[in-house]
Amino acid sequence: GNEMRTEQQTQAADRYFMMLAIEQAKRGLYTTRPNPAVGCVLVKDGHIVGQGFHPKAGQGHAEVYALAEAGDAAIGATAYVTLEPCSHTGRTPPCAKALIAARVARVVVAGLDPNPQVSGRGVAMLEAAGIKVTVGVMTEQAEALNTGFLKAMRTQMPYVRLKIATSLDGRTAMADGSSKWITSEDARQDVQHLRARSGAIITGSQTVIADDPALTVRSHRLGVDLSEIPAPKVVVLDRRARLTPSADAPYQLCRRDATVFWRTDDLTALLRDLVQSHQCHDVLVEAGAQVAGSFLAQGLVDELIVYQAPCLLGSAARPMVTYHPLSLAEQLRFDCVSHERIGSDMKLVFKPV
Ligand code: AOF
Ligand code: ZN
Repeated sequence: GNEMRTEQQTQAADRYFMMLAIEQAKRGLYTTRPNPAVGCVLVKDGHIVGQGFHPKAGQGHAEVYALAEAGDAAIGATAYVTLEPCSHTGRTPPCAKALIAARVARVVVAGLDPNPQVSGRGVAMLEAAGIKVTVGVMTEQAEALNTGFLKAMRTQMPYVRLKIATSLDGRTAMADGSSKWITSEDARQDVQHLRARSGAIITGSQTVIADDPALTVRSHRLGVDLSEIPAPKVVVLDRRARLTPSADAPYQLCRRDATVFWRTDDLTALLRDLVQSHQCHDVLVEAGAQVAGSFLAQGLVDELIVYQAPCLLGSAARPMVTYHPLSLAEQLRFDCVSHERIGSDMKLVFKPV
């Protein structure tokens, strides 16, 4: 009858409130590392009675903040969570138990938590307590917030973004190395978002020697207090041991305590180690043509991000990647997944096919 909500109406409401939960989750995007960014919205009779997000590892999970805000209004409510509620005791107690204790009637989750300590047990726990669970609402949008966490939990390898700033003709510097500044200030500010999401930034010894970049997170446009953002680890690829870290090293990067020097050729081993030993799930490569070429040729890049400035630097200028396919058949091909104008430049995002 008229009182009954149709299946379609329920699905539309589910998508709407999950979208709001995703908006909550975004607030923790730069600060939750190595934990995922998660949001939760509690809804009763069509009204939001509580919402929250996970702000930082060691602090409460999204569900905990939402339940605290709702109080008794959580009884009989529907909880929208962007990730399966946890079933384990980590730094904090299990959220599935908290939802059960609060007597919510239904839980809608965007996707399962691939963390081996959870992976379906959260949902099972809720269902065993008689709570209705729906899995798979706005999954793609929710998962986009946690590409690194999800990939690392599933494969023990990080999500690797390779960032390159180029001219229209794919050049990154003049033959003498001068490159300040090819892309606009706006594009360089945008890179701060990439850094702020990354557990580690990888660069090469050549880049350190030539540019000595600070590779720090600086932007005041990130929307969060900079002191809340865990500093990305900086890894310098230094196969030939050209750099010696010390207090009076000529390079600022080498003087930083958090800098790691990687002295072997094995990039796969490095990436695996970054996950296993350092919990770096999102990795950003900001280096020169040589390093970029190595990552690409070894198929280690998940996302190629090109900031392209509207200028031509000419055929004597430096190319963006050192890569030598022997025939057209060996070309590397990508899908363009987004394009956006930033300041005077184009930001192009590609995924390998
Ligand atoms: C949730 N809600 O908001 C988040 C979850 O050490 P802990 O206690 O913080 O647990 C971290 C794990 O919990 C993390 O690896 C992931 O599996 C899950 N994250 N779960 O129910 C949340 N952030
Ligand atoms: Zn939890």
